[in-house]
Amino acid sequence: MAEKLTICLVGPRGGGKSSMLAAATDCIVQSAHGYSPDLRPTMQSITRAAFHGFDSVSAKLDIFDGLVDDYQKLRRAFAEGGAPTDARGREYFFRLTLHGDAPREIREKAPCLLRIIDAAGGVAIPDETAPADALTEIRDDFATKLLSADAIVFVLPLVRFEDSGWVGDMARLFERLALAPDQKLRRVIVAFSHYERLFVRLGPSAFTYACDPAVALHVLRRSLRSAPWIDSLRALETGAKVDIRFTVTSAYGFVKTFQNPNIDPHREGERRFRREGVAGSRALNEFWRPFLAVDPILYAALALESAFMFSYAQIDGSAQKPAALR
Ligand SMILES: Nc1nc2c(ncn2[C@@H]2O[C@H](COP(=O)(O)OP(=O)(O)OP(=O)(O)O)[C@@H](O)[C@H]2O)c(=O)[nH]1
Ligand SMILES: [Mg+2]
Repeated sequence: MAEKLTICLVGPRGGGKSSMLAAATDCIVQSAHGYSPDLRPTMQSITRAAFHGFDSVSAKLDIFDGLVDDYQKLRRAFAEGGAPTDARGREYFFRLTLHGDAPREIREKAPCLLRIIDAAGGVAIPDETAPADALTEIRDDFATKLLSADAIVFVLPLVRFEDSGWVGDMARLFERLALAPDQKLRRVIVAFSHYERLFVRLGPSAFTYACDPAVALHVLRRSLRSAPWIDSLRALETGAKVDIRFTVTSAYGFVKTFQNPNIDPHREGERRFRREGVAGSRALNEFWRPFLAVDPILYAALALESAFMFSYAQIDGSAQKPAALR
């Protein structure tokens, strides 16, 4: 039977969790990830019942809400500009398969079934100074999910950390995770989102620079230097034996042919780039809309290293990073 894994997406409001997940399957289709194209992964959205087993309570729930594919709804919402996730968060289910070459220990882990919990930013990183309110029940529920996670992906916008109110909450969250007695957490990925925004001034060279893992490593080192939660996260690695990786990601990606960042994909003007005579959804192929949007999920599920996935040792400079994106 295929292994089942729970992955939690956590991060501040508007960090890009839902967008990253919405872009993940396109990222696979367009091979816009940091893995070898020979890996040939597929990530197919499945129902809650298919994940839990068809004879379960979830199968009955599916009768009510399974008719419309929730993941397609998420993708549609993203294509229309996105919306904040409601406080209860959402769950999506996938089957992850590898069709190509992969090291044996990775091949043995696939196919696997994924339950991806997309939390609302306000719940995931709560403001602890606020008085206890109606959100308590929702937060309890979220804490339970967090402790049931095999992997957690933190999605953080590339901003100056000292300016953000939620950094203290991040440190507290890591400390609690390190202390939690029965958690099954194995992997934590910190993904810095909105990566394409760094390259707006580089015009047509933007994509070339973005494809260089050395640039990503430099950006990560610079961002992490000023991150006050970095020590509590390191404690999670040494204390709770959790594998920690850092990476960058962009749900918007880059414009094909022109190679510049896809700054505002929701504007009408996007149509200008459509090829003559190509109608409908194929127009999406004109864009590298996502860039590395699936990498945090592939690492979370399979512990699969990519050219853009960096360990503490690599960030510290004590270990080398292999080949660039092919
Ligand atoms: N430039 C740029 N904007 C992005 C990117 N990803 C998301 N956004 C925008 O950032 C905003 C927030 O994105 P969401 O995906 O809704 O963020 P979230 O983390 O799910 O937020 P909550 O659900 O409120 O916790 C939206 O307006 C997105 O369109 C990206 O890669 N680049
Ligand atoms: Mg969201």
